[in-house]
Amino acid sequence: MSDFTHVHETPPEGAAEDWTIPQAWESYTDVEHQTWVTLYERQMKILPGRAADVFLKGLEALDLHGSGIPDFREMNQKLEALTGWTVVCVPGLVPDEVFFDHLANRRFPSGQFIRKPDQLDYLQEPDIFHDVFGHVPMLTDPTFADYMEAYGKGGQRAASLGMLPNLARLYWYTVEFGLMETPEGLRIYGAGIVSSSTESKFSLEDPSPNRLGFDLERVMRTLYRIDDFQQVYFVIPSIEQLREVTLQDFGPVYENLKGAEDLPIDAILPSDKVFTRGTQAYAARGGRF
Ligand code: HBI
Ligand code: FE
Repeated sequence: MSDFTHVHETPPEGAAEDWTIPQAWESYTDVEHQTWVTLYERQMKILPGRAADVFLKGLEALDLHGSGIPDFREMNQKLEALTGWTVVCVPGLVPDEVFFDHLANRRFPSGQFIRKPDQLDYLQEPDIFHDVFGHVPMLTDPTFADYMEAYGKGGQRAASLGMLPNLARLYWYTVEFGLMETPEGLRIYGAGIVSSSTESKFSLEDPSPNRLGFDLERVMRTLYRIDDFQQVYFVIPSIEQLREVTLQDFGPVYENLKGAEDLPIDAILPSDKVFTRGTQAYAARGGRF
């Protein structure tokens, strides 16, 4: 998530220096657990055949079955044994440097709260369903786990170089809204998609959006929207490739980007590998579902 205005730059009451708060799992109400179950069951009807195997396997490995909001004490034992990652609770969006510091140390910050029953389809702030159901299964994959740590470290550096807007686009178009090429066809691995019943279908099946091959510099130049379905999705060949691309030194990449214009959200370049040339009909009719 990105481009939100952070009102607080110091941790709120009750939060630690690093902005973490206790999950207080015992304090979730029956209604809140039921919201998790509803969202979980809805996604599990949609995701087989759409989500990447690595995501579905991660869900299983963590035992994130649909019986209620996961207790992080149990989930973290399994996750830490697999890749050394843990999940910590935060009150909501945290400042960039706090976010990157957690990632760089293999801690994924998750919202503690869950959306209200009348917000099942859309909310802008990341809640525990988006953060845990959407993000944490991918962290069971050792290659993706390395990528996320590298991103956290890269964030600290990008911030000091004034390149954060560019790096945030990498996160957006991979971790949040990424697609993957597989022998069976395109599959979803981005957390913003797998946690959304509508975008799970839209991202793969709607004729509107462009679907283009992932290219690091290209992605870092591409604008994005935070308030509606994406107009472009980028397709990685494999997680291994994504990791390799991001383990290189971004210094020269940033040098190139300084002379380059930002690209409109619906641009298709001659150099793009085009999986789908979208009609953009959804955006043209005003969007928002
Ligand atoms: N905080 N809790 C939380 N979750 C995010 O995804 C997040 C954040 N703070 C900053 C941030 N994302 C982004 O601005 C960075 O990816 C650039
Ligand atoms: Fe997210």
